[in-house]
Amino acid sequence: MTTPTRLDAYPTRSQGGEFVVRSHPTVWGSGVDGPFDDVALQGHARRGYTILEDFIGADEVAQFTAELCRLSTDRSLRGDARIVTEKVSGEVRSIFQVERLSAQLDALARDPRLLDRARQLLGSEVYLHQTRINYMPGFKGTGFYWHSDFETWHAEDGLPTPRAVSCSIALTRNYPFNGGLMVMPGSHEVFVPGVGDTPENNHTSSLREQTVGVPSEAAIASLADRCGIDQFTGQAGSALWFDSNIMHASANNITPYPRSNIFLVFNSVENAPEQPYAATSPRPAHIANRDFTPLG
Ligand code: 6CS
Ligand code: FE
Repeated sequence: MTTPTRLDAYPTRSQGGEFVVRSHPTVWGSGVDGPFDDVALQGHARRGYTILEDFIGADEVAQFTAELCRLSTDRSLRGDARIVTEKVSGEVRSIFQVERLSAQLDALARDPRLLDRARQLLGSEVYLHQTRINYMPGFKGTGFYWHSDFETWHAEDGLPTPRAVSCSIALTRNYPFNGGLMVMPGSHEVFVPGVGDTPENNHTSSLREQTVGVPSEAAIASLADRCGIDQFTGQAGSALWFDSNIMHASANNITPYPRSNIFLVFNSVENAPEQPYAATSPRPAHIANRDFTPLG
């Protein structure tokens, strides 16, 4: 008896080929369901992202920055799989599953300012698929090549649809020149298959430098011509809400000014991961949460 092949609306990597037009909504809720009004929701659906200035206060920025310093200097965490270091400098590049390492960041993920918006955008109860702090240190912070987060979360974590949204909160000033996140507005409407086959334990290298699952240069050029490139810049405390499938990247940071952001990834409880769509085994829980209990 052959195993029934599962429908894959977004074939990628060895299963993939041409661009696929997104067949799922970007915004699932409406203006009456939360803090975003209908105009804001229409803008988010069109661009694939929303920037909110002064999303958290200066006191919270100071509090979370202190947590960020504590976690990056905690010797007991060195060697922990949740700490990803820079390939060359060895400095901390990212720390994953921060809600388990910091009660304050756990509380932030449950704050109504975040939960109400995530539930509204995704039209359901939500849970954290992934959290991380990207440090992007001064002088030696390396960037992130063009990619769609959903391409990885579909291929390697098994998320069936792009019904997930990230909130990136700036803890330092995000300038155009210190590795600020670049996004292609509207690119979330197209699923770009990644190139290559997923090696075993790909995450042990991809979180330092992603080479598998990234789009071809031709695909990036075509999307950039069609969508243009915007950039998330802003004061510490501002937030970027961006759709899981928007094409984004950040350049290296050779300035003295770190670009440290918290990333909280909310997934709909209706979009819980199944088996990976283009990998032999799921990634570990600190990168792809397997506890789908709705956040409260
Ligand atoms: O593989 C991932 O889940 C991570 N990689 C990137 C480049 N962005 C999203 C996510 O943190
Ligand atoms: Fe990303």
